[in-house]
Amino acid sequence: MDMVVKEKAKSILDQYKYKPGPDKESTHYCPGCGHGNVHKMIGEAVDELGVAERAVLMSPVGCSVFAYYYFNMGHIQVAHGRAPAAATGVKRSQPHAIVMSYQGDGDLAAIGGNNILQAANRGENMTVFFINNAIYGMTGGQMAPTTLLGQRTSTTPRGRTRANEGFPIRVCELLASLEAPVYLERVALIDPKTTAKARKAIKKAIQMQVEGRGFSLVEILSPCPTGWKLSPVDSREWIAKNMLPVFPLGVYRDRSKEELPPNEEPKIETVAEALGIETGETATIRKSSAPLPETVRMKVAGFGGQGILFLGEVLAEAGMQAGHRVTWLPSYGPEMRGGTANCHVVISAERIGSPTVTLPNVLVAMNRPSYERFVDDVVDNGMLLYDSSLIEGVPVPERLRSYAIPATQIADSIGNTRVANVVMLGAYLGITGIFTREQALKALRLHIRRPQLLELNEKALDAGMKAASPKK
Ligand SMILES: Cc1ncc(C[n+]2csc(CCOP(=O)(O)OP(=O)(O)O)c2C)c(N)n1
Repeated sequence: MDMVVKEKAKSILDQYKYKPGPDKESTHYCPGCGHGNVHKMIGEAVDELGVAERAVLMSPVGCSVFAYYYFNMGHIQVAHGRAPAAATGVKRSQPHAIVMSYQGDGDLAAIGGNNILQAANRGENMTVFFINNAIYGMTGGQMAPTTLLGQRTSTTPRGRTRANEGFPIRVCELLASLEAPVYLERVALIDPKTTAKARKAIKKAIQMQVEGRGFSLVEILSPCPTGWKLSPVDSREWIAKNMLPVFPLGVYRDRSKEELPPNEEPKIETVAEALGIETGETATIRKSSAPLPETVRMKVAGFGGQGILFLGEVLAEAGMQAGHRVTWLPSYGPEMRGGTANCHVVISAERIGSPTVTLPNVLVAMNRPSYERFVDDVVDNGMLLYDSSLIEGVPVPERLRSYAIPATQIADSIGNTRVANVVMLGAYLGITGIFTREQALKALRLHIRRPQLLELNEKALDAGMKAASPKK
């Protein structure tokens, strides 16, 4: 007699060793919650398809925020509603990865509504599991976009009304109005039959990605006994009775049998291409041509209109021209001209994990408020470059390597205050030499739209290099 052995999926951890506290056996989910069922089905499908080694699950903000305690696969915990964007980044940079976003109805259809719409519309080759429990479970049962008319929640204590809160949003139907998605199905966790269908759909949605077909989403009507104030058994009946009429089960799109579309890889432009500049050279990454003793984590700060974001961009571009790896992340304040502006630049010999710089080892401060705001964040022995024409009489910490550059004054003397930022670029180059003058000039050429300004900028660069002399 054949024996069927059922064992826990390898893609689900045997013991939840990352979970805090002594209990490493049970999950944090309430009794009767659907999240555990869906986790199990995802784990089994990943095992069966043999993709555990390259699977990356994006867990959301919501009850399943701790999904990483349970899965034995790659994992990224993302900001509320942003799983489709993060998944896009992972998939495009690592096309071999099997990327799954796992999202509640608050996460996917409220705060992340546009994220999912755009990812679906772009036809990202990813798999989305959408857990529709008609409520914000984690925060105590507020109304979600999928809350039913008449349903009582903590924010609709007399029941949702069409006049006040509008109609429930049907995500499968909405996405089915788009061209790109290849597989959309709504399933439910009601009884063994519907659960078996859910299991099949979950596997199929991952399979579609493995085959490179494009965007798939499975919506799972899932019980929330705590949020609904019902027993686990009654919750399943509640889905059948109340949710099914509003959210009919079924397949809303299935292109699993169609011939695969021709491979249209998204084209990644160089800056020059994006700006339509003819350089005659390609911006491919070469081997580093200039020394880089340590990863540069830089914050460039000043006021709007000083060309702070531009300076950051050109620094990053020059670093790239020198063959380093770089990131540039602008930080936009609510104001434009006259307000504060800052950006983060990382220049590294290694791959860069995060473009965010919270504890810089280089601060370029172009005005006093920025100096005061960021100087204490600079790590010990970090480098401080400040525009001493605008920042006077400030206490300069002994623990930093400080360079006072009268950038605005120098810029003035060569004919235009506005090139103070490029004077600072020259000063940084003069002090560190982590890229060459030619590389800085090329970066400027790539980022300056009006060629007639190039000469002035070259002058500013040279003046900055000359001015770079250590204060102490
Ligand atoms: C930016 C942001 N806004 C709001 C919150 C508060 N918050 C945490 S979970 C949640 C709703 C989760 O509901 P849902 O996505 O339906 O998942 P469930 O908890 O039901 O599984 C909200 C609004 C947050 N953490 N971050």
